[in-house]
Amino acid sequence: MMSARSIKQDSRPDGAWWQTETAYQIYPRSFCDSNGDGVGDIPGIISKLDYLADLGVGVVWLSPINTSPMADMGYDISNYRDIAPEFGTLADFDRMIAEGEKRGIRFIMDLVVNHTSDEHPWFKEARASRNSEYRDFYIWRDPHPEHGYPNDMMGFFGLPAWTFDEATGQFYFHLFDRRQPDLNWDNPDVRAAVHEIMRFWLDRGVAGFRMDAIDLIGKDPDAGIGLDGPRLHEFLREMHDAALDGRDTLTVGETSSARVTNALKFCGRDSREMSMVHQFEHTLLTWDKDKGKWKSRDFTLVELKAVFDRWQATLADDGWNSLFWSNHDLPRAVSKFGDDGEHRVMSAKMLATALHLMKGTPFVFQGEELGMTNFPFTDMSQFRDVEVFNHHEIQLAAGMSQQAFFAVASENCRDNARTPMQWTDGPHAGFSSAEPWIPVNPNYPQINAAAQIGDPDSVLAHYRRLAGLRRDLPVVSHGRYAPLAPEHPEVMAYTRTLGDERLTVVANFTAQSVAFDVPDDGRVQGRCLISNADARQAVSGRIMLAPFEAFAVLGPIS
Ligand code: ISL
Ligand code: CA
Repeated sequence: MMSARSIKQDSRPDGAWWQTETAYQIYPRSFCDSNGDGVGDIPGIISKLDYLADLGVGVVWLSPINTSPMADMGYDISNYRDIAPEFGTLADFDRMIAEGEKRGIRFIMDLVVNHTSDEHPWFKEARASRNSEYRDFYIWRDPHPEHGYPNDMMGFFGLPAWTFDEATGQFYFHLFDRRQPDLNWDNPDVRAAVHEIMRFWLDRGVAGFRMDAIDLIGKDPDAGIGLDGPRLHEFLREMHDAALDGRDTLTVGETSSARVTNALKFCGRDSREMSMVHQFEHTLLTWDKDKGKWKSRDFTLVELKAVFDRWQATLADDGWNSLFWSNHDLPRAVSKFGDDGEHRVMSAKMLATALHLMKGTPFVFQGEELGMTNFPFTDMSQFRDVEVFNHHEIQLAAGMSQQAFFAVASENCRDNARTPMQWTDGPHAGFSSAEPWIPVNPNYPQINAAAQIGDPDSVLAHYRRLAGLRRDLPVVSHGRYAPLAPEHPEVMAYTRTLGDERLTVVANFTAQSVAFDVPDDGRVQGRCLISNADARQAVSGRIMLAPFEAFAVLGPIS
């Protein structure tokens, strides 16, 4: 039973409910700690549902909450049908779903099934003997007679993708940490077990899944193929038909391999796979092609706009975009794409305006709505992420200096996103009554939710307005997107049109005042829907934009 508000939205003929909603990602470990152990938990989430409802959030993506030894902070699951004790119990979970429903908030879970934890009973059984009935749930290969490793495949955390298991004399395959053995998706019993897990949570009231690293499941390790493997789409369709068909779900694939050339295979109307993908082309622009996040790359606004433009164009009439600047694996949006110093508030609002008025479902990562920033790391002891530790060894062995590694890790590492949510200016930012598992950003006395709730000029209020526009205005949810001045080096501008209405969005991505000559097809006179500076009613001719100014004007097409 959904709330009255949620039901009302389904009035749009082609309208899936998630097309008018703003999604919010919670990283449970860092969101709100209810019992003073320094770790966020489900009762903490429940205590903040009013905050989320007030923000206008319609769906929450929960990073993993299942039982886990936390080698990769929950992305290593040892029991798919229970909750990690530090996060709570199944009863807490049920209460969270019910309390969400009262407020029109649905939940989607993280489905982490490319791999399990090495402490999952399946893996424990599998490694006990070559004859174990679970041996074939994982991928085992004999040592290569000359090289040892079965082949030279590397995983994403910088390690060889194979680890030797002394007891049974074979290597097992893992695309992430060695404590995250990959499931053998070629085994139909593995796939059936995953489908059952999905139905278990859907029956318990979740509205769908964010599917972790899902473009890896069709892998062919012997051919050296991880991403976008030969059986990927076959397995996704099978999963859809077995677990999702006939249910009104939101499913989002985390697909770092998605490009406009294959996007519709995942999320096209007739794909029978998933609702949308998280694609990473805009975030990959910020890293070096070879060294990845361990070397930042200077990118231009023209390149960035080109990414958005081609995704908007490709999914204009079929499929659906997801829109995000940040998540638990990425640095803070305002630090990466804006200015986290002098222009923090303006640039945070600018980034939100530019992204949320595109066509698609926006995903806000916790704290982004406050303009939270990267952490000012001063010491290696402040890092918590296994990825940092693995790469520390690897990059230094490859010749990087300690200083250079520290600098780039500070800028790009995943811990930037994982510092505690800043609720108040009180002890531990109001996240916990005890020392949190990871240090709080020292800027919490200035940047916190309590300071912004009730302030109409806050970043928080700006996000709330954007979520409201998406719910209220069909031109925001469904209008046709067209880029304006794609070659302009400093300004992102586009229109959205529906019927005889035009919405023009203009955003200055720089810390300078900029002149913008409005192309004729962007001219509009009407009402200002949102702005981080003075309201404008007309967009035409040459306009002068303040540093990081962004606004949107809606009017009739003239
Ligand atoms: O493929 C990549 C780069 O080309 C990676 O970005 C990869 O897709 C990504 O790291 C997968 O992330 C997800 O799965 C990981 C987990 O550590 C991350 O937190 C999660 O978001 C393993 O479960
Ligand atoms: Ca706790």
